[in-house]
Amino acid sequence: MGLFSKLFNNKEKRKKAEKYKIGMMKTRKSSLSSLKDILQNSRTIDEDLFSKLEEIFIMADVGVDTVIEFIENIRKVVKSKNIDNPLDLENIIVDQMFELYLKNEIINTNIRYNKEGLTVILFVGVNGTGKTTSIGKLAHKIKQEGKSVMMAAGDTFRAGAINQLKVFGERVGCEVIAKDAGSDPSSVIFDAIKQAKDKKIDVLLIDTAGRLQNKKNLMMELDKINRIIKRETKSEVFDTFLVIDATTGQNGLSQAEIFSEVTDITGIILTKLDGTAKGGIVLAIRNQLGIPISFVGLGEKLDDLEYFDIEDYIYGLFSDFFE
Ligand SMILES: Nc1nc2c(ncn2[C@@H]2O[C@H](COP(=O)(O)OP(=O)(O)OP(=O)(O)O)[C@@H](O)[C@H]2O)c(=O)[nH]1
Ligand SMILES: [Mg+2]
Repeated sequence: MGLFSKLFNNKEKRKKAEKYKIGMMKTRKSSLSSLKDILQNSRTIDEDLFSKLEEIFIMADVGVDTVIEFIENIRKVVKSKNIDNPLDLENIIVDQMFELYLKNEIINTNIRYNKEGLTVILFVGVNGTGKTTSIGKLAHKIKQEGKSVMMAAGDTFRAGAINQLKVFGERVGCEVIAKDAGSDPSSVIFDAIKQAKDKKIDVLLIDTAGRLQNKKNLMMELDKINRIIKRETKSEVFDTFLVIDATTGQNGLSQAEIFSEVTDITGIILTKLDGTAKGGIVLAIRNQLGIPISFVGLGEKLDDLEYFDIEDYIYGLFSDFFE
C-alpha cells in the first residue's frame, strides 16, 4: 500500500474529502477514466505504457512540462524498486503526484488575518471567472467560522454587479457597502474600510470589475486601490486573491501571469473545478506560477467553496483507485 492510500484508509479523512470527490467527478470520469483500464490491461511496464500515461495527464491539463517531470519521477521509482506489475503503478502515481506538489516549499493557503484589526481581502480577475460568487461563498464561510464580514461593491462598472453582491449580502446576512454604478471604485473602498472599522467588523471582502483593460490602466487602478487599503487600514499586509476559472485551462495561467506583473497576488481562487474535465490545472498552476491556491470552487451553491487541500484534491482525482 502506498503512503497516500494509507492516509485515505481512514474514514474521517475520506469524509472530509467527500466534497472534492463529488466536485471533481468530471475530471475523474473523463480525462482520467481510462487510467485504471490501461493499468489493468497492460502486461508490462514499458515505453508504450509511459507514453499512454503522459497523454492522459496532458489531457487533464496538468501541463506538458509538469507531466514530463512527473512521468520521469515515476520511471525512477519503477527502476529503483524493480517494479514490473503495471497495477503497482496506481500507488506510485498517487504518491508521486503528492510529492510533485509538495516539493520545495510549504504552502500556506490560509487567509492572512490582521491581528491588529480589520482584515481586508481584495478579489481580482477577468470577466466571469467567479469573483462575486466567490465573495458570497467566502463571506458565508468566514461567518460560519464565527467572524463578522462586510462586502464592498468595488465593481462599479455595471449596476447588475452591485445588485448581485447585494443579493449575496442578503443571503449570507452581512452588510454590503455600495455606491451608484459609475462611481470611483476607490471611493467605495474608502467608505467601506471606514464603516468596517467603525463597526469593528473582522473581515472586509472587496469586489472589483472584471474587464481586463490594458495593462497600464489595470496597474494604475490596482495601485490606487492598494494605496487606499494600506493607508486606511494602516497595514501593509492584506490578501489579493486572483480568481481563475478552471474551465479556461491554460488561458487562466496567462491571466495569472498578467495580473502578477501588475500587482502582488497572494493567493488563487480556482473556481468551477466541478465544471471541467481538466482538473489537472491545479498542478500546472502550482508548477508554473508558484502562487498558492487558497480556495477552490466546487459548485454553484453557497457552501461550495473549500480551502485548498492537496490531499483532498488528489483523493478527488484518484478516488476510483481507492474503491
Ligand atoms: N459550477 C460552478 N459555477 C461557478 C463557480 N463559481 C462561480 N460560478 C458561476 O460562474 C458565473 C460567473 O460568476 P460571477 O461571480 O458573476 O463572476 P465574476 O467574476 O464576478 O464576473 P464579472 O463580475 O462579470 O467580472 C456564475 O454563473 C456563477 O454561478 C463554481 O465554483 N462552480
Ligand atoms: Mg462580478
